[in-house]
Amino acid sequence: MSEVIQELYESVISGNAELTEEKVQAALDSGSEPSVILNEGMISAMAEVGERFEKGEFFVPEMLISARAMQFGLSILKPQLQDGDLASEGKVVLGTVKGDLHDIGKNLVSMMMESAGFQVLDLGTDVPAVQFLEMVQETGADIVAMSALLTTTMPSMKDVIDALEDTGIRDKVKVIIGGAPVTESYAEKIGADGYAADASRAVKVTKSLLDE
Ligand code: B1M
Repeated sequence: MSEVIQELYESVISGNAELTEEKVQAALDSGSEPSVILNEGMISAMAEVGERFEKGEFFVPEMLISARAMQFGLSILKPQLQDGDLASEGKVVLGTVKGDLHDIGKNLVSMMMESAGFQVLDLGTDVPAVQFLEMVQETGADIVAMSALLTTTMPSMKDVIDALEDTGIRDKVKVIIGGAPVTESYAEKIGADGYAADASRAVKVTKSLLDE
């Protein structure tokens, strides 16, 4: 890991938002790849924050300030995360499911999808099934994209799929899910059309679902 990426990693863990912005800019200026800055400098730092939380070394406030630092860093990186080759048309209703407040991964998915040419209707966090449903009905969206970071909120994804089925519009949209505890087999189990392990794969899976 280069020195500037190491410093970025540490600034996210210590939750220093201003320093994180500076380090992202410094890493870009020194020619680091945006994907390296994102994965090695920031996503791995959040994984370390999670591990420290599990060990009882960090508590919720520490997780929050690290998340804030990551959001600041992402705002600098956002213009660099463009992927012109994937340009495509499609309307995506995106949200973190009911009961779940984690939004960093969901925001990354939003950024990557927007930069790939999708129109993203981001409902935010703690989104109940009825809100996904209403947005699909109002906008005629092609895709419902859901994020969950807690094992306890994963079943909310199934609630959305059930709501789409109950109102007879399940076959009008494709459903893609993701988030740290979510797996391909869980996606199959609840009847989602696609699963992606990270934001860039979410773009590819969404695109292939629309091409079907
Ligand atoms: Co929370 N939290 N948290 N937390 N938190 C986790 C998820 C946890 C694993 C930490 C741990 O114990 N190791 C644990 C969950 C355990 C479990 O259920 N298995 C946990 C817990 C327990 C909790 C609370 C219950 C703690 C408490 O209050 N006692 C509480 C719950 C609140 C709630 O949601 N109701 C809580 C609260 C919080 C904060 C609010 C403090 C904060 C979130 C702030 C925010 O998001 N604005 C927070 C944080 C920061 C984390 C960790 C440390 C980091 C999450 C993160 O942002 N990662 C997390 C530990 C960890 O994940 N290792 C943890 C970086 C992000 C880029 O990754 O979101 O996984 P991720 O997104 C990835 C992929 O998953 C994927 O793409 C991204 C990469 O490109 N992806 C998708 C995500 N969504 C996708 C959708 C797709 C496709 C791909 O298609 C639609």
